[in-house]
Amino acid sequence: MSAHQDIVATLDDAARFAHEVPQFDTQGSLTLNDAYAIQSASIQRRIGRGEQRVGVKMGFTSRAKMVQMGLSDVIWGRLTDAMQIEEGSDVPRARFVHPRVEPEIAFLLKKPLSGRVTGAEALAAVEAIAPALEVIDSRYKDFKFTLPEVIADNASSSGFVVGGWHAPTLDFRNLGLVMRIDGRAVQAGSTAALLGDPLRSLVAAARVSAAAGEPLQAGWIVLAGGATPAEWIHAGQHIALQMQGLGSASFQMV
Ligand code: OOG
Ligand code: MG
Repeated sequence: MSAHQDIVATLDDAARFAHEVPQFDTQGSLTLNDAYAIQSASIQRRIGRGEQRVGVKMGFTSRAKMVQMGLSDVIWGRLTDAMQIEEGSDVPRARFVHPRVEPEIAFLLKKPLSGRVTGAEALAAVEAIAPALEVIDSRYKDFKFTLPEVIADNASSSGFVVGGWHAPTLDFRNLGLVMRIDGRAVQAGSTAALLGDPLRSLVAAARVSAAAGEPLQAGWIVLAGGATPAEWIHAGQHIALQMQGLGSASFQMV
């Protein structure tokens, strides 16, 4: 692992100071285990600076995202409190390298959820669901990367906005959604794009988190993944997600 300390520092600094870095593994010599170890170590640096772990994000859980990025394995990343953007707030463009936004659904857990669980067990651990926008911001030049590289870069996670929480009594398997930039609809889709049922993304999150020795905790947030391709965003734009039955989530880039 120590051989990768320089990569850990490079990626963490790039995220912290919002500058791009070259790809470091175009030959594909990094294993997925190495990549997750780098991710873990870079999050440890954040924790060391006082950030707190608040959950997990899932990636490439929709065909739309797999096709857009040219990768087809489900990945995951770690969320900290510093990544959360207050609903409706102003977000400085300067915080990012080359941000994109995508529509997601978020789960808030009321119980720990660990290992191989059924959909029913996962649902029983959900306190609430909400529409969410994820701001992804790959630290790699031109937003281009291999699978191990994006995993090492914490699955491009950079920011996320969660709208109002709702009890999970509503059937959320196929909720229509529209993402708007400055009022113009730029992406439309459904929560069904997420593995056929977003709950499957939560089931996967429980499995991979436990395997990493960090089981999902009560109070954590799980982002189920982008339901449509992501859109580039720029200073001055207002970004909003409307989700059937669950209201909206939005922010303003300044
Ligand atoms: C990787 C992150 C993928 C999602 O929701 O599928 C992701 C990327 O697209 O840069 O967050
Ligand atoms: Mg995402």
